[in-house]
Amino acid sequence: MAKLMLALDVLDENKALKIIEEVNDYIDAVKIGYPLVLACGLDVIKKIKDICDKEVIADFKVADIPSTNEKIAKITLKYADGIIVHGFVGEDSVKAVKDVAKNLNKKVIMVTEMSHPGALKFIQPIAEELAEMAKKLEVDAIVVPSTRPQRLKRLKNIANLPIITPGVGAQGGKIEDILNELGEDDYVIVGRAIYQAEDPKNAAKKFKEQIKNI
Ligand code: O7E
Repeated sequence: MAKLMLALDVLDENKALKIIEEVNDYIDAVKIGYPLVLACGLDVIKKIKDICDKEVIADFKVADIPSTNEKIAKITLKYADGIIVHGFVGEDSVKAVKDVAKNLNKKVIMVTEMSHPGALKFIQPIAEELAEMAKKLEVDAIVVPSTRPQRLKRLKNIANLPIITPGVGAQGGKIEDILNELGEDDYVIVGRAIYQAEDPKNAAKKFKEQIKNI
């Protein structure tokens, strides 16, 4: 069975922690990003882990020169179990993060193609090369769009790595369209369709049940 990762892009710590409590039984991991960390600080990761004891991935889409990437990774991975990086900045920049993560036994996840319409112009044309690079660098997983199931399949086949896939729910992606491609090491990311739902617990439960039907 694939796993469910909650994208917790809320701006209020109390709300974030309340949602975690509510959905805890149905999620396998939590993705936090700039919205929550800029609003509350990196300490929120510890607070989330105290409640749910699940993997917390920092989605900072790190995209800088190697020495700066290294500094960002060192601070982030003191708290988080993994960090998301951009690949388009080049092998050396990704490798800098990978080296930090390896020492700390943490994960590096690399973006190949993004899920939004704007990704078609600049990132889709290089996404297959990025997937090849991810394979070569042996990152832990790649990010692929569930808004484009054929692209998800193609990039997964090239990289031959676990996938983390956003776009289900608010962005129009459907779990049933990607189910055939998902394996037990893969994660489906869902954000607004859970945390903005009237009943987040029930929404998370439904996504989890859909994923179980593989
Ligand atoms: O659309 P939602 O609310 O379900 O949230 C999706 C989350 O995935 C949100 O945090 C967004 O920043 C992230 N995301 C995408 O939506 N598309 C991408 O291409 C990449 C990401 C992302 O998280 O990248 C790292 C996994």
